[in-house]
Amino acid sequence: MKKTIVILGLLIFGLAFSGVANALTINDPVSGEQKLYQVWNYLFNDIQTSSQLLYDNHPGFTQASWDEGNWGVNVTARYADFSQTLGYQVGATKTDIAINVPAGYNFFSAPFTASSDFVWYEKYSSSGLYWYSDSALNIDGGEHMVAFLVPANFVEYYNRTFNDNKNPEATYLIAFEDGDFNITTTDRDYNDLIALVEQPVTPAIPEPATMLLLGSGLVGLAGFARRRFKK
Ligand SMILES: [Ca+2]
Ligand SMILES: [Ca+2]
Repeated sequence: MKKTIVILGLLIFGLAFSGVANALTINDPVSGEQKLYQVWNYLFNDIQTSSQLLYDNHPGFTQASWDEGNWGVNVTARYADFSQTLGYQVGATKTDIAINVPAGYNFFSAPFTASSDFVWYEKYSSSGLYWYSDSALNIDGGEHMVAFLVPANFVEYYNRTFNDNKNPEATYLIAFEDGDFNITTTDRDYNDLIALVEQPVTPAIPEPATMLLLGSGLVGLAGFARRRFKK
């Protein structure tokens, strides 16, 4: 009986511990910079009060590799706290999208088409260090990018306010932390480079009903051709 209790206790402790390990901490340190939640509020007319709450209230996540169809991605750098470069990497090949985005609010829009699935990166101009959406590529193994799926009503507000009528299939706000997690002064404010990512609507695939109609049409045509041939 005692043994069972101990095992159960260990199991519960293990579950609690793994839960903690998955949580991402986003801070709002005192500084002149716009916090991540303030940039979110500005872009989408929301009323969040902290970046950690924003992460907890919306489905924030990190994604190792991003899906790229062959129809391109539109990305708009919206905020940087210091000069930063945004890009994507396929295999070992880096492509800069927005070079030396200056501090403050921006509207640097850059559509691109990658050759296959890719990872995002940002380069902090001062340190020259690259930070990737795939934590396995980061020198400290940490999560340096978080992505938020933007709700439809917020996308609608953004399009109306910033004349950006792309009507994408999905819109994400991606936010980078440019400090090395092995250095204790890293602030984890995830406002060092913030960009809006719009994934275009995928090309339409003919519906089964259309295919059936097209198929029966072809059969009909074949029948007509056969009759003509017989004559
Ligand atoms: Ca930071
Ligand atoms: Ca910062």
